[in-house]
Amino acid sequence: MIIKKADIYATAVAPSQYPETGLPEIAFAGRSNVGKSSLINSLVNRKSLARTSQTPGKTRVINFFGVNDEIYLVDLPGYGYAKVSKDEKAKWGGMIEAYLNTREELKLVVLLVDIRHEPTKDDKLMFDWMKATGSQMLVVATKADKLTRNHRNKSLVQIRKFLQMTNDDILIHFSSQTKEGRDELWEIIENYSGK
Ligand SMILES: Nc1nc2c(ncn2[C@@H]2O[C@H](COP(=O)(O)OP(=O)(O)OP(=O)(O)O)[C@@H](O)[C@H]2O)c(=O)[nH]1
Ligand SMILES: [Mg+2]
Repeated sequence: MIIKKADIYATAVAPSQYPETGLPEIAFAGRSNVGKSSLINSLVNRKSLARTSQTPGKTRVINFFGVNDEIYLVDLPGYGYAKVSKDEKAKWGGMIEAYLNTREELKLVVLLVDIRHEPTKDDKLMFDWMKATGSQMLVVATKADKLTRNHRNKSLVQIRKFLQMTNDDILIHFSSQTKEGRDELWEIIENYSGK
């Protein structure tokens, strides 16, 4: 995808605030701090379109980023961040669920997991839930630059095993620092969005 234009199009905390575009959307889900916002910035070649932070819990709303007036990349709040209150967790959970459950424009969910760690229980829940709902989904292992090639491959095998992925399930690695995986991810996104 040649990025001609990328900007924030809408911000929402409830379905009534979702934009009426009718254009395909790709959503990015994963635990807090896994690198969702950084990955979106890499995809659109911008340093800080989506706000990132070393402190987990940065993205607390649903952000819709428009690319070339063709497609929307949707940054979801992270889950599993221990330091937020129970109420807030429930609120974010509800926000994520409402979006994933109801959004007709949604063509593909990209589930991010950290390549350095075993997926969390929340990751597994999310993966199983999306499988059960029949969502089109792909798993991306983030922060690949933090591991050597050898470790990386071992890690990918572990992630597949832990999430009980089948041969048909796609898992790719990605680094927002080196941009490794970017072209492959765009290719998949374009396929699913019919672009
Ligand atoms: N080395 C390295 N660091 C990364 C990479 N991706 C993200 N980070 C760092 O990880 C931290 C969290 O990144 P974010 O993109 O804000 O994570 P997020 O998933 O959007 O987090 P929430 O908004 O809290 O859900 C930041 O300090 C990033 O610089 C990567 O590919 N490599
Ligand atoms: Mg974020």
